[in-house]
Amino acid sequence: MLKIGKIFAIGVLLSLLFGTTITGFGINTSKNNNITFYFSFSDPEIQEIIIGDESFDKITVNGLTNTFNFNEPCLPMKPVKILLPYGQNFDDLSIETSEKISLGNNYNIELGQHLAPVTTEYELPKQSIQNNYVGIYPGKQYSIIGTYSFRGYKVLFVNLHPVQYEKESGEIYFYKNMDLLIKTKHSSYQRSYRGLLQDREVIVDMVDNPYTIGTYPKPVSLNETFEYIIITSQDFSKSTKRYYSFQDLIQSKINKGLTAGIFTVEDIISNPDFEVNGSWGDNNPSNPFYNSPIIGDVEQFNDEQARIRNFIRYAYTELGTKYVLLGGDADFSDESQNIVPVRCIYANETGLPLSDEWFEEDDIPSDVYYACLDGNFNYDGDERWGEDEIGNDEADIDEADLLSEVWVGRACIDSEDDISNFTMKVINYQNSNDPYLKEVLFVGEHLGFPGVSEWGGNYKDLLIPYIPDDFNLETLYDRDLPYYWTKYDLMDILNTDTPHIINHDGHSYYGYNMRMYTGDVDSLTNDNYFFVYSHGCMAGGFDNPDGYDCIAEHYTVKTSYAAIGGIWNARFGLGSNNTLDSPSGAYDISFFKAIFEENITEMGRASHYSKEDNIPRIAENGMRWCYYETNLFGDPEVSFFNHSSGTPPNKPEKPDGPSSGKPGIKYSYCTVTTDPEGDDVYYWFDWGDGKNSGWIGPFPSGQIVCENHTWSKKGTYEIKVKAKNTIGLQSKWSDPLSVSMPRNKILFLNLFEKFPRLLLLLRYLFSM
Ligand SMILES: [Ca+2]
Ligand SMILES: [Ca+2]
Ligand SMILES: [Ca+2]
Ligand SMILES: [Ca+2]
Repeated sequence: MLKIGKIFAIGVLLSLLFGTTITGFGINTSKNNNITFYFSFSDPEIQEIIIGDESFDKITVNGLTNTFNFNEPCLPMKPVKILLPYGQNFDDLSIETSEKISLGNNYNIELGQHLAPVTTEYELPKQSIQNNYVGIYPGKQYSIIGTYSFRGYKVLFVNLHPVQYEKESGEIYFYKNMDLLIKTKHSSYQRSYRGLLQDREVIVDMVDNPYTIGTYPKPVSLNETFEYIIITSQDFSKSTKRYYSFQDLIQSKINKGLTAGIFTVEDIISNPDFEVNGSWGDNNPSNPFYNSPIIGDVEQFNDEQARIRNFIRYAYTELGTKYVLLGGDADFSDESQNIVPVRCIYANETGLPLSDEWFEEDDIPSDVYYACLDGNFNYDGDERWGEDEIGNDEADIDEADLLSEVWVGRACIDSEDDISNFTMKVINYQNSNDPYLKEVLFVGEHLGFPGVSEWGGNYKDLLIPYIPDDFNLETLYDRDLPYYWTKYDLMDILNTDTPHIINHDGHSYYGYNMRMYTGDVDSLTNDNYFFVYSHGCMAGGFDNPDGYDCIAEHYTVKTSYAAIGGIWNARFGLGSNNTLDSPSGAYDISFFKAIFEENITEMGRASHYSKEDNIPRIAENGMRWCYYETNLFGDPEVSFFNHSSGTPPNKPEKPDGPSSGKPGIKYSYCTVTTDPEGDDVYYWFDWGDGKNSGWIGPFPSGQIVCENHTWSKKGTYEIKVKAKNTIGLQSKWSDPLSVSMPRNKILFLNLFEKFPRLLLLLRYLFSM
C-alpha cells in the first residue's frame, strides 16, 4: 500500500503538468431560470503526513476545504451556495467537467479520524481507523446538501468534488474545470419572504450568485415596530425599583435607536393565534412557514416551545423582528425555573466514540429551534426533532431549518438578581470604549488526544491569522509552560488584566470550565466583562442534566462580574484524534471569521453565521451535533465593537462609616458622587458578604446618600459602592472600606462613627 520515493517530487511534478492557477469561477443565468456556474480549480498539492506510525497522503486544493468523515478519505470539495430564483424550487443538476487527469497511483489518502469528546469525565475506547469503502470515492462529482430558506430566500447547497480516489489502485483523479448547471422548476411563492432591505443585504453576502436577487420582489419598507424583543415571564417583565430590569435593557436599546419591547410567555401561550391550528401554527397550511403536514400527534406541536416559536414567526413577519433575547432559564427539573423552555433536538452519533457506559445523549438543548422558523422540525412526527434527511422516515428532507430568520441569544435568568446582573453588564458593555476591547486571550489545556490533537493550544493557534494587527493576543497554553497553568493563574488575569475575547479549548463539564468551578466564577471581580468561546464539553448544558445551573449560566447571569456572554456546548464538544480538523473547531473558526473578517459583530448574528458557514459540512461526523449544541449565552444584539460612548458618573467616594462592629447590629454607610452632565444618579452598595443594596435612587448629582446594613457573621468585609446615571452608565467601583466584625478591641465610638456623614462631607468639600 505504501509507496516509496514518490512524494517529495510531487509538488514540482504538478506544477510542470498544470502550471499554477487560482481557483475561480463564473456564473450565468438563462431566461428559463437555470443557473450555470463555471469553476476552474487550482492544482492539487500532495504531501506526506504521519498519523500514528503510518504514512498517509494529504491532498489539498487552494481555496477549497477538505471533507472529514470517519474512516473515509479526506478530499478537497467546493461548496456552492445557490440562491434559487424567486418562485422556483430546485429541480435537477448536471455537471460537465474537463478531462479526467490522473495524479498517479499508490496513494494512501488520509482518512477522517475519530472524534474525541472534550470532557474530563470520559475515557476514549480503543479505536482503529480503516478504509472500508469500495471503488471510487466519492461516488459522484457532487453532493446535494439541501435547500434551506433564509427570510424567504431559498438557498440550495451543493458540494463539488473535483478530486476522486480509488482505494484499490490508490489512484487520484482531478478535474481541472467543472461546470455546474442548476435546473429549477416553478413552486408556490415564498410566503415567509418579507422583502426588507436588511434581509437582502445578508443574502447577497451569503450566496455565490447574488445577482439572482433581481428575480425577487423589490424591497419594501415595513414599520419595524419591534426589531429587538425579549421573551420572558410575566413576573420578570416588570421593572423593579432596586434592580436593573429587562425594562432597563429595552430602554437601552431604544436609546441606541432600535425599536424594542418585552413579550411574556403567559401572553404568548394563551393566544390562540400561536396554537398549533392558529394563524402561525404548524398545522395551518396558510402559515407562511408551513412546509409539510403534521404526521402523528398534533399536540406534540402545540407545547410551549412550539407556541413561542409561532409567536417569533409572527414577530418576524409583522413586527420586523431580527433579534430575540430568550429571557429565562430552561431547567426541566424545576418548573419555576423552566421559564422559556428549550426544544431538545437530535443529532446522529456516528463517529462519536461513545461507549455503552455512557447514556448516549442525543436530546440536545438548542435555541436553533427559535431562530430557524421554517417547517415544523419534526417532519416524520416521531420523538426525534431535527433529524437529517436520513433520519426522516417520511421523506428525504432535512427536518431542521438551518438558515435562521432571527438572531437569538439566551439569558438563563431565574431571579431578579440574575436579570439585574445580566442587564447591568449589557448596558455597561455596550457603552464601554475601554482599551481592553482590543485584548484577546487564547486558553489551551492538555487534551491528551493522539498526535497533533494532544494540545488545546494547537487548535487555538489556527485562529491566530484572524486576529487583526491592532489587537493584542496573549496565550495561556499548557503546551508552552513548564507546568500546567492553574485556575489561579487564569483568575488573576481575568481580575487584573481582563481580556475582551477568550477562546478556550480544554476539558470541561457542566460545572467546570477553563479549570474553574462555578464558585470560582462567582468570585471573579472584573469590571470589564469578557466573552468566552469554549470547545469544552457540557459547560453550556443550561437545561441542568446534573441538577444544577451550568457554569455558562454562572459566567453570564449569576454574577455582576465575569462574562458579557459566550458560546458554550450543551453536550460533548468534539475534537478529533490526530488532526486539527474538528467539528467544534470548525464552528469556532467561522465565529472568528464573522467577527474579524466579515465585520459581523453582533453576538447573535456572529453565532448564527458560524453555524451557517458550516452547512456545506453538515453531513460530516459531529457537525450537526455541534451546530445544534452551540448556544449563545448573551444578548444577540450586542456588538463586540462600535460601542456608543457616554460619560458615566465619577467614581464615588470611599464609603464612610464604622470600620468595625458586631454582627447583628445595623450600621450606616454614606457616599457621594457627581455626574459630569449633572444627571441624577443611583447607587449600589456591595456589602462584601455576598449581599448588596440593589440600585437605590435616583438622587441629584452630588447629594450624599447613606444606606444601612447588618452583617450576620463574624469576619472582615470590604464595602464598596458604584453609581449609575439615568441612562444606565456606570461608574467605577469606589475604593473599598474594610470593616471587621467584631472589632478587635473595644474603642470609644469616635466622632465620625456617630456622625458618619461628617467625615464624608468634609472630604467631599475639600476635594471640590
Ligand atoms: Ca423526527
Ligand atoms: Ca429559515
Ligand atoms: Ca439552567
Ligand atoms: Ca436555574
